[in-house]
Amino acid sequence: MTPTVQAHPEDAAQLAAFEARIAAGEYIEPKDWMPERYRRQLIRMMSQHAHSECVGMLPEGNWISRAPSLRRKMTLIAKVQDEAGHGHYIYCATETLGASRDELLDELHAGKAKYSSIFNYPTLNWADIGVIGWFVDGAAIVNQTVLAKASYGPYARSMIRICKEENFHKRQGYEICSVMSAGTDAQRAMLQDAVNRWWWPSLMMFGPPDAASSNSDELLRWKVKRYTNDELRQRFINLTVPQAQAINVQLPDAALAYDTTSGNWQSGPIDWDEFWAVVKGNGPLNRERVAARKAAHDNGAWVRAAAEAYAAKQAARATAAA
Ligand code: BYC
Repeated sequence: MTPTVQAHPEDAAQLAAFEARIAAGEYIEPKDWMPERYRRQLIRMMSQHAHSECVGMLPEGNWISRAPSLRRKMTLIAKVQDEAGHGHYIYCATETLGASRDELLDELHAGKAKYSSIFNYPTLNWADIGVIGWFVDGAAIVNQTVLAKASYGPYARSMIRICKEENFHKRQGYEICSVMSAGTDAQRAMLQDAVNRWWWPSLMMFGPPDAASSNSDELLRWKVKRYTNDELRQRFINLTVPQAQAINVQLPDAALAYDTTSGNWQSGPIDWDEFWAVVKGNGPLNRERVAARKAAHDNGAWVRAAAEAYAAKQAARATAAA
């Protein structure tokens, strides 16, 4: 149950001014007054987003050593590196709300923090890398282009560069798919298999249906979200169906049909039991993903220690020279 903001009497004027700024379409900046509930909602959503970017490196990173050519390897390395950068931008933006990165990472490593359900599925063959770029980055673009207009300035601004990079990611993924679709029977079969496995989890990235979305009302009112989960999911489906047709790939939904009245491609039912199982930690790879992130963090301890020692040395030199 989402608690509502209980304004203290002395905060009523500030709350009214805040709501008026949101209504006027102004950005809220770190030093501006904001309701505690707005701050907490942003920390929740932004930290989950940052974690998703970092955990999202794992399924694809797994294929760097097995990319089928040097060009594919270089592109995949660049993409995975970009995702690390996205995580860093969003952790930095979350820090402006008073949440320390260490605290957020501790929650991730303890298995308490959420991150996007999609990254708990395995990457079984090379076509998965193409389909992740096409579907997962494609879904991320639909979601994040709108978040670039979120009412919290640092979050919105972090989305601008991220969306540019996601566009490159999506194109490289779709290009892998289009090359495979024009390839041998075995390549076409690999591609179709990957599409069959990733389609439904990609639709789940947009979150539960609106009726089950506990945070949406508040986030829409505060213009953090601009569209509902179902609206963005529909937009993604409408964009993706013609792309699948263009490369002769079947989306695994027998009920998928174009509705002339609404102009939407209507999909069959989504398995929300599967979604909630994955969100609650029981997806195919939840435990492995958290363990891999924790191991990466632990193995990087010496790098952080060296960076801190170097910064301290530089600071001491600067003080001595002053
Ligand atoms: N997975 O009230 P709702 C990328 C949770 S990475 C897990 O609708 P909200 C990439 C939700 O947190 C980019 N949990 O929530 C990286 C909430 O639980 P709590 C990923 C989910 O916040 C590497 C509960 O369910 N994108 O592109 O209003 C390689 C009820 O949901 C999910 C982002 O992170 C889910 N899919 O809306 C390649 C986008 N969905 O916290 C690519 C930023 C829902 O109340 N986030 N839950 O316990 C958002 O836009 C929104 O947070 C969501 C959910 C639409 C995801």
